[in-house]
Amino acid sequence: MTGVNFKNPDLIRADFSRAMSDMYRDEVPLYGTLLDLVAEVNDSAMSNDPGIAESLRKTGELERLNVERHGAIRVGTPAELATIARLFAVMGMSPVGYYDLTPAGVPVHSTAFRAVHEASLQISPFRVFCSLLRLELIDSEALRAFAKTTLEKRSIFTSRVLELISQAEADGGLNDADAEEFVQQALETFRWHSSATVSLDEYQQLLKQHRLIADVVAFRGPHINHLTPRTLDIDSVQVGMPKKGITPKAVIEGPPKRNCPILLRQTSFKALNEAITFIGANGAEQGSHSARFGEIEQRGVALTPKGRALYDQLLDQAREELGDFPNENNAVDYMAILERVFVAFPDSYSELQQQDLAYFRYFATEQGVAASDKAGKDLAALITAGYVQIEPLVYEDFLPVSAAGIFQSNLGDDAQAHYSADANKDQFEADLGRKTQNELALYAETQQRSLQECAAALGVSL
Ligand code: OOG
Ligand code: NI
Repeated sequence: MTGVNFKNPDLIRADFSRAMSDMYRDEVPLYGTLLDLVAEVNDSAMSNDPGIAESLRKTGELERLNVERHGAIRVGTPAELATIARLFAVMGMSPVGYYDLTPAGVPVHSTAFRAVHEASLQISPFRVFCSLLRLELIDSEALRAFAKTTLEKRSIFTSRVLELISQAEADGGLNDADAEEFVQQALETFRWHSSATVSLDEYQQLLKQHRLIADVVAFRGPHINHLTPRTLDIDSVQVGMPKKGITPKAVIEGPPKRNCPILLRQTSFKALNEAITFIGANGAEQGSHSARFGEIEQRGVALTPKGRALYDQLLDQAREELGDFPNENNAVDYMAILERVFVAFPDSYSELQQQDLAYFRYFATEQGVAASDKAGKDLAALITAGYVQIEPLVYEDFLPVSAAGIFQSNLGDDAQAHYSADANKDQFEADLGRKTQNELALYAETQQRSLQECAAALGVSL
């Protein structure tokens, strides 16, 4: 069979992302409010600085800006994780990166499912941060056994989506009609359920162990817990949120405000408290659960290993100086420390490029194509001559320290559990049924492809 009649996985992902956003907007009206605010702020950021729009147009990001979002789910068993990986593969999403959250007191490890090629990312940058609960970290043996049997009883996928996944794997793709059905069926896995699979008492015991354990074990499926739009100006969104009746967390995670944004800055608002029906020996019992929250992010340039090492070092330094986790009481101090410490991080694209701190895409200029004195010039000379223009390559991934801050602010203060750092990438990949890709290698490849295209357009070798 040939692939001519198969729907492009990038388009399946685009459809799925849209369907998920519509479902979430129905389920969580505040998400719609947030989308409106982000759209307003993005419009004014672009009209205040036409250079931003121009640069986004050049890299193809302008079109993806409005569809850009990430979500997050938490699964309970290795088998669920492995099937999720197969489900995302149908939409052209691969696991990228490994994140150990145990140092933050969260008993999970995670990866991000996303497209890996720049052409695919441009069509749909939709990504999902996916965490696997680590039951082995529950210290009560009885509770661990209860969680395990409860999870083993559930099936988080519709039988039809399982068939369609197998069909896509066997045939190499899905036709338009099957792809459409796949999107609808896949959506079911991520839907919110207002009834639990356990009793209120069991739920409370799980909750006592860790709010996240209750969130995973007590429900029929891994409801999407947030969907995050991308803004061009997170500081304005943070200021604008209270005016729309949304209370953001005290501190924006990630680097401070800069001229040239790096990596990822994120802020969120607290999880909603939602009514839940629990099963009971004498009929249903009413209670509540909070899991779903809102988040926004601003993405900047991806850093090279050298740039990332500097980022990690400066972030550590700022936190050491603060002497505590950033929180409501020390937020102002923390932001001041962060800004001061990050002065050490060069803040112009040319310095970031020259010092090999960040990844870029390279474009031949018209002047460069027309020039007759290119031969023998190296990249730096071509840039200086105005023959090559650089554009920042956007960071597509997540940050473990930021993710920890997001988890913590949304799990509530009763969730400050302690686990010793316990990264176990090999086990995670065994459970996943495949290897995670190294994000730095992916950025380096994209940069290299752009250099080659640029060299070809100029007729030089780089
Ligand atoms: C995931 C939290 C991490 C991010 O943007 O860093 C995350 C979760 O709460 O399940 O989404
Ligand atoms: Ni998130």
